[in-house]
Amino acid sequence: MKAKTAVAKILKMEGVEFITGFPLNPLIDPAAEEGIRLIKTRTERVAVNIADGFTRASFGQRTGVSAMQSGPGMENAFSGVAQAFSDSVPILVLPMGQPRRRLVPPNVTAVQNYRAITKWVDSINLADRVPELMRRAFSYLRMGRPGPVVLELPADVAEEEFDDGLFRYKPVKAAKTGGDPADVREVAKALIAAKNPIIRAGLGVLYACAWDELREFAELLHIPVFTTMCGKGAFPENHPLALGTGGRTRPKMVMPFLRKADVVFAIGSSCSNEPYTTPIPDGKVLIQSTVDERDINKDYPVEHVIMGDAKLVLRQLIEEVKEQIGPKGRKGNDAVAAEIKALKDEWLKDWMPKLTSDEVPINPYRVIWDLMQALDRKETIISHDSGCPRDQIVPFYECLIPGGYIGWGKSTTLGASLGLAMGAKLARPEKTVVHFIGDGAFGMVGMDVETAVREKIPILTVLVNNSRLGGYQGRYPIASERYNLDLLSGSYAKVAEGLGGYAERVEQPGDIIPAIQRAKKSLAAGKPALLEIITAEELAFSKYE
Ligand SMILES: Cc1ncc(C[n+]2csc(CCOP(=O)(O)OP(=O)(O)O)c2C)c(N)n1
Ligand SMILES: [Mg+2]
Repeated sequence: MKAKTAVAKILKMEGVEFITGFPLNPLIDPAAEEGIRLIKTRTERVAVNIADGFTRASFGQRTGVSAMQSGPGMENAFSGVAQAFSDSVPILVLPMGQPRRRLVPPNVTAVQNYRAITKWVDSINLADRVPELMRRAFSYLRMGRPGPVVLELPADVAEEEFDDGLFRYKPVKAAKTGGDPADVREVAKALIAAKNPIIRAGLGVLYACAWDELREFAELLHIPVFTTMCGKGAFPENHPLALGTGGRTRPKMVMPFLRKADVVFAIGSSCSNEPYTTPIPDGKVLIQSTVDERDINKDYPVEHVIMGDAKLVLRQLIEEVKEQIGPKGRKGNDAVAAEIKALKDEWLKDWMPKLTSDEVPINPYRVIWDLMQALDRKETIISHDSGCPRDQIVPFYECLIPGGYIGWGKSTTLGASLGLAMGAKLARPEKTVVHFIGDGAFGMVGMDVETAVREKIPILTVLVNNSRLGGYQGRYPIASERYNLDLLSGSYAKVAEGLGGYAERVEQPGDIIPAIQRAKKSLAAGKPALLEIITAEELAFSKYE
């Protein structure tokens, strides 16, 4: 059997549904022979973003796979893999490699260059090692801290034969671990004794499919919950205990509760202190539960730790709390919920003029508000792009279902949302999948609308066109004035139409909802849609320090 055939057979055995990429790669025909769908994108990083979105929308349970050419193909995939690494997304990337004799400079190899942005990277150096290396790859993808795995297939090894008798492979079964019962007892005690506890829920809750347990636990002790941007959706944002998403921007409810908290319980969260997650103020007792010891005592000192899968740990905590204070927990105390509601009403009142603004050019907050009215949020998956669109939508889009929002961006590569949305649609074709993107971001990946059209992946692109890099003028006022460095131009509805999508340009606020309705009809007919909404630059953000 040839090495490339063995890899394709293993992908099939592991349940891989499709491979994204831009030709060439030795796996293309062997995979097609196995009945694995091949999806060609216009650039490799979008291919990787699709794999990422597919995996995120499957809560890490299904593996997105991407394959590309050696040299430029593998180099072009870099930002997609970096993105998956920063957000801990378990995707498999299989670049073709240079032939073994040429795995030397000046040729760029994956093993040397992807080391810092992968959970594991290796090269298949001998054909008969395919089963061993693929077994390792899937083990790392399915267990422990999620992250991208890169396995390079050198062009000559791909064609090398090995004895069929050596092809022995069994799909990898994932295993997980719960918390140490002594740690669980200690943490339950600390949370019961806390005066003003707060929960910070991260992406780990979504990967563990632990949203029911999170809700039960929060209700049991009446603890308010905020999620990280990546964890958005782990807790229903219309729940009386929901504070919303603590990103760089956040609803008015997050900070007052976080400031007065004596104990912060971070579940399924790396507790990274980075610009897109609300920082934990000094002086809190921090309890952290994660699957990776490298998260502990990283950016914040941690008082109590429970290592383990979020679902198993939360189930243990629920049982332990019931054991310590009785099966009813702290039900009946409505003070916290009342305080959240008062702040939320105040917050929405503060923002209603922008959310329902009739200004022309349109205010981007009006677009977000109208999207919420026009979409059935229980049947929608939405994602943002970086820049102002992210900071505007993260606090205001009230996510009602787990997986209803793909929040991303510890690395914030402009344009990633297009591929993420396509991947999410592939994972969950029954959902309406939308991404909210600026004109600058669209410029980086827009040609891949053609991929969505050709591959019949009907997503809705909501492009807020303010003809500039929002907020950048103030960062380089001299260059902006002399060389217009902050400005952009373009008619993106025409681009999308030219690429075969349904497209409309919207200039009046009253036209937003009807345009969304028409776009949804196009999606139902299998055709991607793009709404180019001409907006003002809006630099007011929901921050509330
Ligand atoms: C690949 C990449 N390069 C640079 C940046 C830095 N960056 C973040 S937002 C932004 C401007 C985005 O403009 P646009 O997409 O038009 O959105 P707007 O803020 O104008 O709504 C830039 C340059 C980035 N995130 N990614
Ligand atoms: Mg812009």
